[in-house]
Amino acid sequence: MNVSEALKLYLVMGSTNCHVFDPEKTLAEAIEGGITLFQFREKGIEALKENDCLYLGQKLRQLCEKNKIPFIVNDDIELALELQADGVHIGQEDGDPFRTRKRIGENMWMGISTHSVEEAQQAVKDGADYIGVGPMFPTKTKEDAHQVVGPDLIKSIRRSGLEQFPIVGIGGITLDRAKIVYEAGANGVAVISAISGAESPKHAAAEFFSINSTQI
Ligand code: TZP
Ligand code: MG
Repeated sequence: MNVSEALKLYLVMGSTNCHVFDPEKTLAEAIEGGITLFQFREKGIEALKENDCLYLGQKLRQLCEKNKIPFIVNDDIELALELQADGVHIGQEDGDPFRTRKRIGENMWMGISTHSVEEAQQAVKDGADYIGVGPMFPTKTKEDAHQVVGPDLIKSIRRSGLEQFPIVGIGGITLDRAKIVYEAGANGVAVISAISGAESPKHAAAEFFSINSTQI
């Protein structure tokens, strides 16, 4: 699967985002519903540490492997390598992309979070395989979230010469708002709460998936 295709419906999640079901069931349901990419993002004061984090990562990694869903790890390059992840996702404050690339090699994907046209251009120069752009809308899920940039930033990034580059929108994306993100030119939407906090993650994922496939 190429990166652009994988970005279509990107579930980002860790144990602290799962209030309805445990992380394994949440991910299993979301996979049934049609997610195309998964990021293990274990964040917050209640986040699992060390072996507990590794153990959960292994279980989620296996689920993805079994279902042929590419598996990305947020921030932690060593964990990504240990879990034999398909990629790693880093933010603007998560260290030098060149060092990350050196450590992960050419075969693993590197995603970079961006919040402006300049950061997007830089991320491409730094060897990103895809960029995350956000927050698209207000979100309570990330405490230190950047100010809202809105879907228009995706349009500006596209116009800046990155017509074909793989882009995913993130932040506050709900079923009602997903269409605006796709229409702005994103290859996909990255979602935490709208799937992992849903009464039926499977149903929520399936609904996102159908918006995607009818809009593109
Ligand atoms: N990065 C920018 S916003 C965000 C991240 C990880 C949180 C997205 O969560 P939600 O629940 O989909 O708004
Ligand atoms: Mg980070």
